[in-house]
Amino acid sequence: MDLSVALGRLSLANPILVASGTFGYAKEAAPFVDLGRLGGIVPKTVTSLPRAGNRPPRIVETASGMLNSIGLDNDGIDHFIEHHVPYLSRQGTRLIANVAGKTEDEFPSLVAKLDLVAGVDAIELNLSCPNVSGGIDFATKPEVTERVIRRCYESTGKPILAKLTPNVTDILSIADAARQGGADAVTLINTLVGTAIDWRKRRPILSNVVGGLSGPAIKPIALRMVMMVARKVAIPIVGVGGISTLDDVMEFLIAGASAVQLGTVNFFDPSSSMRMLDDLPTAVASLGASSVQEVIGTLEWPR
Ligand code: FUM
Repeated sequence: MDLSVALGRLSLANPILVASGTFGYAKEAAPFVDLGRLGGIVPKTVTSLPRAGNRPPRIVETASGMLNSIGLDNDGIDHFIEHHVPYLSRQGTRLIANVAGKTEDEFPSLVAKLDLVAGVDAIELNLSCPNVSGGIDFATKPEVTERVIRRCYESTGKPILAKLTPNVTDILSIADAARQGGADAVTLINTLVGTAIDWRKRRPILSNVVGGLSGPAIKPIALRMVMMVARKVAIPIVGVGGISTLDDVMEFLIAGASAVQLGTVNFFDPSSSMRMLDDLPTAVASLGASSVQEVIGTLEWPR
């Protein structure tokens, strides 16, 4: 069974990746996961300077999901390059660094820094963090999305993934802008903005009031967005949003995702990626295919 897939210029040994913000910098997950078996690792978003993130509480469990308002807590790009890339790049899988700028100018400068770093195979632009001021604004207006991505594209020879927000009325125009800007793939979707309230105290639970909803609760929305973009925009897609079983993985592949990222499931079933990889060949073969590539985007649309 050929499990390999391609996201534009980035080739992957298989389509199962882990999502930014749900896997730390991989060391924490190593007891549960044979890291070298993954198609790729997307570590936590890094920013130009260290950030403490938002005040706690910044996580709430919800029905079939989780709200987070972490606020891009990280030690900054220099620390990432010095302390995390050496470990991550030794694991025998693809390393897709994830970056977020505070301004449009910061994105290409972060990308230019990573361009020089051996072991970083690709760069995912977090254009869609709902927990910092202006965080989703890079993926809510097509002209801004295209401009930021083009500047990043011109700043590196490495493949670029654009992580988009579902908190828009027209995901197609944003995905198409990402394509025009030069992205190799779009990652669909980041979290949906939600809130949680402690009614007895008449207070929001999160100190930031709102947070990003992830987990199985959002899977149907993510799947719809992947399906819509796959039908209308000629760009590879990485599906993410509530994927927690191999059936979910197969649904995203059939809908048109070339790869998937596992996110919230890493918190409640940290070895799930390994079982999915064990069972993926059988699921693909059950469709009469001998490669993952053959099943991508084969959804039969009702007449
Ligand atoms: O708040 C956070 O750190 C989350 C980031 C994101 O959803 O992109």
